[in-house]
Amino acid sequence: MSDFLKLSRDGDVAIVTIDNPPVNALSFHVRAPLMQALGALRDDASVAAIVIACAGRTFVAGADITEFGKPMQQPELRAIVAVLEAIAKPTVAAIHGTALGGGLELALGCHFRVADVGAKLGLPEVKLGLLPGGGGTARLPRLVGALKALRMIGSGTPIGADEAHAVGLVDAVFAGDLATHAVNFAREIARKGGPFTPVRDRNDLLGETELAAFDAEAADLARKARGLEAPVACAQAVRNAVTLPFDQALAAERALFVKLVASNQSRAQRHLFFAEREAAKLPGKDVIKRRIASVGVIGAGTMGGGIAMAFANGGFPVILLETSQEALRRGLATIEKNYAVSVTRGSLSEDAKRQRLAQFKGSTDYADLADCDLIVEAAFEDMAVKKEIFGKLDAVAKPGAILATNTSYLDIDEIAASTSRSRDVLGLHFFSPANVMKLLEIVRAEKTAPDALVTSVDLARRIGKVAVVVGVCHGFVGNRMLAARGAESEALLLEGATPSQVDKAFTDFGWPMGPFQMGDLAGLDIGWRNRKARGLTAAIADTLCEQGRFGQKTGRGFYLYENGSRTPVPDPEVEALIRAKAVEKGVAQRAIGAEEIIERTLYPLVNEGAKILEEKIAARASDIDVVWVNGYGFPVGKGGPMFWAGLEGAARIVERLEHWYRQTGKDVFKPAPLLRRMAETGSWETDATGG
Ligand code: T1G
Repeated sequence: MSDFLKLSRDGDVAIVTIDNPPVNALSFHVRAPLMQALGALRDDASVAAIVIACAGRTFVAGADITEFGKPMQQPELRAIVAVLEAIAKPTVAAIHGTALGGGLELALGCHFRVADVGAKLGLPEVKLGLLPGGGGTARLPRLVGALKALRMIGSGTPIGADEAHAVGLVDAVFAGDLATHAVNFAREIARKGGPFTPVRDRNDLLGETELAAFDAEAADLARKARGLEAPVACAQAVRNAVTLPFDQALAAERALFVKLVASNQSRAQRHLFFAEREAAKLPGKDVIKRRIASVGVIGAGTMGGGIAMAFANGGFPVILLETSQEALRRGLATIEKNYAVSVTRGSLSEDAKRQRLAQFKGSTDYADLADCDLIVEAAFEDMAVKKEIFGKLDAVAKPGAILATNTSYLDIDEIAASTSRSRDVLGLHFFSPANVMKLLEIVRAEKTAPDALVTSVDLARRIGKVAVVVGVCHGFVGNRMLAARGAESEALLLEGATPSQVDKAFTDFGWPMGPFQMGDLAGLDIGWRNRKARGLTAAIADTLCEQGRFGQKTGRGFYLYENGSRTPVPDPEVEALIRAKAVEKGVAQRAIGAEEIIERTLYPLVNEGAKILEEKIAARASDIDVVWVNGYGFPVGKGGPMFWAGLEGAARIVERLEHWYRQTGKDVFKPAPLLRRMAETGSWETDATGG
């Protein structure tokens, strides 16, 4: 048959085994032999039943995403499923690992699906800016009902085998040798005899659809989509399954898919899918990872506690070290409260909470860290404090332990120099809340050993983080670019834009919230402390802090938060303060539109990213996109700042930056040479060889 598809027989049961590592994607070189095999088996009278299975670690994990954006070679998945579904003899999909996207759609073309107890099944296309394009939106509702299908397809979240069995997506769940179970299942089904109803002809569940409830959930999905088209299309396609005849629903799905696959939003989200995986690739394949089995965290404050939780959640025992029993008690109490909230919300079981809390051991004695394989310092953001801590670690940590700092800004080379083991020192910059935010900036100091880096990248994956390796500079990649994005914040206010207008320009762009609302959420006092430490001022933000207006935590910041509400309410007092400051500074106020706000905030963001690439602080432009989408909420439908620059047009960005540079003389507007190069070449590659 083919290197990617094997045929075998177990008596009168034929087994089709797809073998296309690493995830059995339905690439063209799988689809062609698969179509041939199904036709042959359909017509082979000696075959009583057909099992479709996969070799390797998983059932088909989807269409081959690398094929999108190119002419699709025939046969397409849809045609294969149609042939499969028309086969009269019983067909059984044997699912292990993850049956995702086109993989689950292939399985939906079978009469039956059996799954390994550890299998997961889902239609995650929405995360790629797509919708299931192989009939999933028309078939899944026929097995699990329209509402469950809407939730699965609209979220893209897979379900486990037991849940799949409970909702009718799979017909049996097996532990152990799935292939044998599947063949026996198929033989038994064939022995009992048909008719075998294809999924497309199962309409009972659709008749029970409460369209009002469905439409209410679809409306909620659209609201949360924040301008993304795919979730809305998913809901429409599932609704079509209920209201249209099957073939019309299928045609409507196809039309929606063709539109989405060509959209910038889907191109952006597919870019991010591969960008996240590229970011985890480091030079030096043969580097051996260090063994990390136990973790120490220094500091049980907001960051330290969150970091400790991130490792405990990943199954690591954690020693949490503080300077006093009282500080330790407070930190552990906060951790326990956080887990309790998750239990209340239903996202964590009581048992899991107990298991995670059992991972923690508190201490105030550095000697207790002696056996840790990794120690993460999350103490006060002060160089002297960090140097003292690393000096102590140098004395107690075992040889080969990785010593990491969670600093957001400070020079890690300087911290490393305070130890005798610079090779073991690097940055693990988590984002608050550290147990929630996906991004982990792994900061490569000058002398960090390659194996320490490789170990840290693998560790990020083990605790469910998205890792990006960055270089040492003030603020590394994310925070350095954040400073550029915010450089004009005060000027925009003084010149006449209200905090609400600036924030609305951001949320209209697709951000979850704008910079002023974000400042109120994080606490304006944090920026205030940083500015004072660096001798900087911000007339409006400093004044708000001097008035004790730190944001949500004090009920007032740039906005009002009435009675503990988290909803920002514009505050006339703040707007009066801004006008007074403008008068004081002789700044004429005027109406400022959203386009100007974006030009004076997001164009400098892109420009700083170009400088970061020139300085090799980030290895790839796509790494910067991964940082901003996973650490700061850059809209996935725009692919991150550097991908978006391509959509926006780098030449336009250069032209507008030059305009604002002439107006303000500020460096954030001086176009970086690489940005100019990008405008000419369309590429972010930093050297002529494009290496
Ligand atoms: N196509 C092409 N390459 C893929 C791929 C795919 N669908 N899935 C994974 N890879 C590559 C990946 O880039 C990496 O490559 C390697 O496989 C290992 O992946 C018509 C339109 C299955 C849960 O969205 O979620 O079907 O870096 O590092 O962590 O309706 O891969 O080694 O060179 O992620 O063990 C829908 C996407 C597609 C699932 C495994 N399916 N994949 O995770 O390994 S659209 C998806 C995943 C579709 C139809 C529609 C995960 C995984 P490299 P990995 P992992």
